[in-house]
Amino acid sequence: MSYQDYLRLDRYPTSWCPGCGIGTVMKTVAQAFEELGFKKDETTVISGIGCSGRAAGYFKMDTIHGLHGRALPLAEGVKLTRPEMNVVVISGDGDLAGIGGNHLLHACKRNNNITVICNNNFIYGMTGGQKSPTTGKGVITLTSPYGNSEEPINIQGIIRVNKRFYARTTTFHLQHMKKCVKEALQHPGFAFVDIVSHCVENYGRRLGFKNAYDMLMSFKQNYKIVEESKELADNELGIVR
Ligand SMILES: Cc1ncc(C[n+]2csc(CCOP(=O)(O)OP(=O)(O)O)c2C)c(N)n1
Ligand SMILES: [Mg+2]
Repeated sequence: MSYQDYLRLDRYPTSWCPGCGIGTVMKTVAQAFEELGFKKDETTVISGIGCSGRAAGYFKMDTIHGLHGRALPLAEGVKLTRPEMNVVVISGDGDLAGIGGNHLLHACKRNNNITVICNNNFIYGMTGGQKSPTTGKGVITLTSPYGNSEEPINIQGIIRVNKRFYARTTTFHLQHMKKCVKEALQHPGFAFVDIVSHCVENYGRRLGFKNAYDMLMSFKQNYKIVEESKELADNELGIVR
């Protein structure tokens, strides 16, 4: 069994732009499935809507590509009716923390054993690059041409105030990303992996990045891995449980 056996390679090339970070996230999740020996008929991937939401359809198993913002209630429904399943959500920052934000609060509260992988590209990528809940203050986007006037939402705070598993990693830190995903998949409760991901076409280019490589190098420069933490600072990567 190889990680590729978890993917519908016949559907390639993917619909994502060249240089997109979602493929890296998808490959890492497939590798984690393989390394943990997850059976395809006991595993499902569920997404909302967005570029990140397209991930579910590339997994070679029964998956659900749901409505915008509704990945979490779908996932909880599957888990409640089929408790033996490994239930994994892969979706975007807009889907999970914007339109789906209320579901995030209640999924945290209920603590069902599901794993949420957030491809956090700080933008509504699919619809052209509007600011999302995670867009930083001052950042120029399609809908904040003079710089975002608001502070970003604190996803770690939402997860941790409910005492749930939270990990932050990036698409540059590949081994760390896999470690976070594997630990989240093995965590017996609600687990959220916040993956800082590069979107060049609809985010980075407005900020002066020329290509995906430049964005990845900025992640290398701006983030550091910490071994243990009770609360990650904005530039820190790690697992808090
Ligand atoms: C109910 C509803 N509202 C709005 C939209 C339009 N829409 C599609 S994707 C999207 C945002 C996606 O952003 P995100 O979840 O961050 O995913 P990304 O494309 O960045 O990966 C929006 C607003 C929709 N499809 N359905
Ligand atoms: Mg997004």
